[in-house]
Amino acid sequence: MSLSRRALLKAGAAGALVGGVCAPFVARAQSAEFSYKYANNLPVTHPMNVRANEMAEAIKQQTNGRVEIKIFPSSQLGGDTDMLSQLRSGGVEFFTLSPLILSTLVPNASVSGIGFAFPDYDTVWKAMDGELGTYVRGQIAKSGIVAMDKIWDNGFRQITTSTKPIATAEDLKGLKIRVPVSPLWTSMFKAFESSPASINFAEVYTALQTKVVDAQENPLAIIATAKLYEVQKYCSLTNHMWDGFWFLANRRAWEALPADLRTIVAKNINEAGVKERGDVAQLNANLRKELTDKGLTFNEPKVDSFRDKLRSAGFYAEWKGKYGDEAWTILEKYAGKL
Ligand code: X2X
Repeated sequence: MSLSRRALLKAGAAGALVGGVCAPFVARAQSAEFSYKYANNLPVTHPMNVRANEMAEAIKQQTNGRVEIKIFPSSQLGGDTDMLSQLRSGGVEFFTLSPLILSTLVPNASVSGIGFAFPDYDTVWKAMDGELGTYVRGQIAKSGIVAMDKIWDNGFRQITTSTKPIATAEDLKGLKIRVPVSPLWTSMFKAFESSPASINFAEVYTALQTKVVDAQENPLAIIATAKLYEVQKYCSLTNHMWDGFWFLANRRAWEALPADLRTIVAKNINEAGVKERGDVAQLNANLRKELTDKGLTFNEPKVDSFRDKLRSAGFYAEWKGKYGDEAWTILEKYAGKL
């Protein structure tokens, strides 16, 4: 045992005797070599945080305590736009973010969120674990941020309102709907002739409660865990787009990890992501009854009028032009002709 370690232990024992006074010193002496923060916008009960907690524990074990990941859920450290800045500056080392919000920094990252592109999860994972994911991670890398290989699931998004069910595209006209902060989301709901308001998730519950907006759109797992059903009446199963969460790292912090630790951390994050996908898919498939019991009225609109509206508004043509042929060709390889 080294001298300093013995001294620390002694100090620790003294700390235990005199109680709280020495406690901060003891805590510091035992802290990990790499103590990293992971911020996200979801409630602790969402599978993303449940799996992240398990993952952090596994990483601590497998690195013999050298790497500690502290989780800050529920936008505790700020809204998404703010957390993205913190990730870039190194204020937080890890952050999970929708590809669409990430597009405020990496424009082509949002290509996976084009309306009605993916018919089912099978196609989503083929694309995101295949060429489309590789393409987007390449784009992200150019911006100085590292994206882990496996994107986590948010889910297929559904529209909730406090006013009326959405049965056809016509019902979206003039609707005051909250969308996340992202040009693609705003563009899509403008194409529907709604009146979209960009609001970070941290403020969504209050915005619905105070009727700043009448509607929002999110997967059922979020509608349930963030208790949005308390402030909404109708849920229309539009499945209008799939959304995920890239698990992002600040590049300097990532590269500061020795290679062996980096391998352990990446492996655990990716494995947790794959488990989270399973949890979310199951929740999204099974929550309808639970949310009905909590007072939401469901309907299942046909997709045709929504798709037609996006096409006739020039939505697909516009975004194809913005992304360019390379990205669009890869998207269509999985999604089919849009
Ligand atoms: O902000 C949202 O609606 C959420 C939680 O789904 C995202 O992070 C995109």
